[in-house]
Amino acid sequence: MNIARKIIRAHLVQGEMSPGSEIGIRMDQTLTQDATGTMAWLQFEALGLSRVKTELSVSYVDHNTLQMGFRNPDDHRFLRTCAGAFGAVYSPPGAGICHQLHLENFARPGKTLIGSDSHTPNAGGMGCLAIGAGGLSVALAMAGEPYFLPMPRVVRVLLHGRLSGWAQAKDVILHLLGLLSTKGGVGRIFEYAGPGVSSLSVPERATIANMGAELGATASVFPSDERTLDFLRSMGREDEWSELSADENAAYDEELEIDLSALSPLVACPHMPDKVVSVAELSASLPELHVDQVAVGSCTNSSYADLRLFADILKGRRVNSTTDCCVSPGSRQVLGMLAEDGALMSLLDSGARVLECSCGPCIGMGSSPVSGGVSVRTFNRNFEGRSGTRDAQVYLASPAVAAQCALAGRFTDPVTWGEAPARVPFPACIPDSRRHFIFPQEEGDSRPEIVRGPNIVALERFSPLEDQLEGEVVLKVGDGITTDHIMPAGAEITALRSNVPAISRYVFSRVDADFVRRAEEARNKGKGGVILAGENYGQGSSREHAALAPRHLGIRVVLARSFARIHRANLINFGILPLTFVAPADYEMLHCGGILRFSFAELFPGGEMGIAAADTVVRVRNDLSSAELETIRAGGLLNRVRTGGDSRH
Ligand code: MIC
Ligand code: SF4
Repeated sequence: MNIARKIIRAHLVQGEMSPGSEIGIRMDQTLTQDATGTMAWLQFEALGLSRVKTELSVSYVDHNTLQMGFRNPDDHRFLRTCAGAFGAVYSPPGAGICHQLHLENFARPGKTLIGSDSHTPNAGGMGCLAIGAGGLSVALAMAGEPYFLPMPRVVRVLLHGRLSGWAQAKDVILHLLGLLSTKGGVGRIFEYAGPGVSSLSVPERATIANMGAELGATASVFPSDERTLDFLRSMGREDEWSELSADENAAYDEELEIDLSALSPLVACPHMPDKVVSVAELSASLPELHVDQVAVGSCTNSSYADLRLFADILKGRRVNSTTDCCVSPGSRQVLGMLAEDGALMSLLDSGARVLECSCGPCIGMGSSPVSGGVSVRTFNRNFEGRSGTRDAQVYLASPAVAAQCALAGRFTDPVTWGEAPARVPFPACIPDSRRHFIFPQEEGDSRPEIVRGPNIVALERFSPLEDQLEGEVVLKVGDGITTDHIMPAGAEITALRSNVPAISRYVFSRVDADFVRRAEEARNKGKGGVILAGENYGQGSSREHAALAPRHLGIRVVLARSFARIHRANLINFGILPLTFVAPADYEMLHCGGILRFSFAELFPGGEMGIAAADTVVRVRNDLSSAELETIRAGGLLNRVRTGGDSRH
């Protein structure tokens, strides 16, 4: 058996482990973050339980820490008091980025983890089966419900050799993205194996597992070995180690090989993480491209080793005077280590700006690039507009590449960089950061009160699916629409995550400023809103607001060529029907403003049906399980669970 199947088998409560068939697995741990967490905790509260039923649930505040006005700090207070009331650990703003903190403090080999953030698979670097999901799925896991998903195919990624020269862990995952594309991992778990694994530290493995999310993968998982023990020991958690490896001759559904020694620095070009070229090529083809900004950090590349390497390259030198350079450490512990070993001074002396330990620029919380600017980021997503500057060109690269760009103000050929700095081991003495968490009181102690500000708006109840629906196409979009297109982030909009009526004003605002008006007009005429889309609709974030806010505006159906995993589940959770075309060319025949007539009595799991358009009938298909269809008929998962249905989604 391979590692993924071993962990699933140990947590399986329903179904059989044959690829594609529905399984339910018990979740040991959950994580939420502030931007998705307010909704997740409101949903948990609506389930009526007095305490979380997991081994561990952590509520992190890391996405929006700007506190511009009362909304955002009120959200933090709500989350702190919810954690206290329901028995979760609370990680306050400033402590660090959820995935880095979880790796340092809580992730354990062999455990299952579900998080309301798409980069939750970061903990796969520790040998966890860690999955990203919408907030409602996480709320149900906190209530002790199993998580249901189609059994993924397990891909063995066989690593040979070791990284050398300027190649870093980021280049491993960029290489895979270039090879497989942002759809290449859908329905799959990537399990890393082979002699090259032992050359990678846990934070390096986490970088690779983290960006498996960009492949569309369900999870990525590494073995737990001596290197895992080393990392846990340095975190003072060696007693939490256990060995985890695949059996000899374990079977896999698919296989890939990578020679680590052959990798060189890579970069993903605007505006997709899979538009990968080598830095050497890019520097030759665009030698004059001025790099206006370098941003280092994010859950992908904000470990001590990453930032120390960045600081070592900058040491004694000056960042290019027309390049803005900012660094956000992954945790207070990372920042503490950099302060103790002098690397922080190297950063400050070089002219780099040191930001708070949080997601920061990655989700457009400040540090946006200049108009039309080029920004080189060690992050994981370069979707159009995500940086906060609509026409910025964002490139994704490793900390080593970012450092060279910061110094030169442009991409240069790695052969000109000289010898790569030696890898730095973990310092012997690591600052204790666990005391910054607020741990919950024992069960039975008096329950703290939950405090809500005026921006925390009660959940809306959605109506069940009617048998007949007259729909109106209110938007037609192309391929690769991300959740950042549907529900943009940034400081102003993210502050409204706990207020669905207010945040819904921004749905598709960066794509089509008239969308909200059209959707509301259709809703007010008693029509169900329909969105037409191309391939991989909803890729990217787990934010359920990209489903919840459209549902608030009356969207009832999304008809696409294909869907991204988490977003598809979020649509179903809020009663929006995801349909695909039987003949993909029919997409061309339908237009914004068109009327579509649905007869949902004909809908059955995995079936086809016809929808009547103006002068034709379009055949559509669903890939819903019977439980998912029940959820949609009930008007969403919360309705279904509240009326006694199970939590399958
Ligand atoms: C992201 O990277 O897009 C986010 C912000 O972390 C999201 C979650 C969110 O929108 O709150 C994610 O990846 O799930
Ligand atoms: Fe935060 Fe960016 Fe990671 Fe999302 S991808 S969790 S915004 S650091």
